[in-house]
Amino acid sequence: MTTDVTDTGLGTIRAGILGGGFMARVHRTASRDAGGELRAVATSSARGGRAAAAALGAERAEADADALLDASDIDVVHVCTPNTTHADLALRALAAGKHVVCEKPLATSAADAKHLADAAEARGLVGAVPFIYRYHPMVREARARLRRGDAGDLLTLDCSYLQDWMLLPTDDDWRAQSASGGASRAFADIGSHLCDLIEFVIGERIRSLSARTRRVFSERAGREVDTEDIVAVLVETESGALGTLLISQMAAGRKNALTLELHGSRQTLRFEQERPEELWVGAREESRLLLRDPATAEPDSARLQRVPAGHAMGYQDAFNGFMADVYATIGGAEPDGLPTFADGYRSAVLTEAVLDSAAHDGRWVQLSEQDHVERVEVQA
Ligand code: SOE
Repeated sequence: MTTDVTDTGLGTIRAGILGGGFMARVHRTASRDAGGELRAVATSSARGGRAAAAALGAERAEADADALLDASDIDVVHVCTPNTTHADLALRALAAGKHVVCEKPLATSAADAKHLADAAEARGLVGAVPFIYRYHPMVREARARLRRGDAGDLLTLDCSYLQDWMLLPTDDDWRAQSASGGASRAFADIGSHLCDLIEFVIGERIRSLSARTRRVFSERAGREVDTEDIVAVLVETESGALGTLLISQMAAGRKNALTLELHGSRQTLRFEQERPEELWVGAREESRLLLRDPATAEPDSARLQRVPAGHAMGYQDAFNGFMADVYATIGGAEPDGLPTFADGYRSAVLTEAVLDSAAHDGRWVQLSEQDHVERVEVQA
């Protein structure tokens, strides 16, 4: 079974993209794959917008974000701009009656993220955040097996997200400054994916955490840096499982190494984002490497498999699967596991908890069930 990527129930979805960088290209490709039509692009300058529209193959460039949000021929707005602009643009898009796909972090404060989640719900509009690693078929396979009880009770987690693109003092990016990236860099950028994936797969939440952060260089490429490079987190889940998370953008040789290792009382499940066709199933007697195969996969995994076994699927495929579900949701469907603004809010709460703990020498922070930032309680 595969997702029908074109029938949204609403006819063709007409998209507008804000931003013109790497993520805008990924969104464009996924939108097109989901049957969308890219009507317009806008960036922070009219000239940049024209260049981006040409590069992305959009019908037209708009002079600025306002013009794009005002356009009557756009159903969904993709926000692919620097982090600190997300909340404002996403809110304005919702106010203009558009569905929104907003890059993570949804907002740089939990309060703003909550406001957005509430606004999308109140207006009956789709608000989605591309936590796209949920869309690797072997992630869904792991989730289904855990739900079925194959692995037993969750005991521990050993998870990490490692990259190396900020290894050198000459490596710089708009995310390095809080003014454009928000107060957190490594955690908000990639720790957010890791925590989203953990909670999605294990089906329970992180109940408390203790975090330490490290900033290796106070300047990058001559500019002051006020965000973290590395985060180490101890977590406890609702069921009492204990875990360690390591997040770094300075791990030499690691490019996009998101690893989930979940130890149950019967089995261990290990997924590596750079080897998305595989799931390692560890056991006392016999460990196995499971390869993606729609013929034998769990239904929720099989539905995301567009090509037969042995025809490797990867990052863009996961993104395409996500966008197909976003557009189907706009059309009235209710696909399982779509990351919404509520998940973006959850992620912002975790980010604040991590920064809070790190600012207090790693003291444990409790996260309430309701998620509300005001209810994040700090232990003495
Ligand atoms: C850069 O760290 C980045 O592109 C992230 O922003 C993405 O969310 C992640 O998927 C890959 O790495």
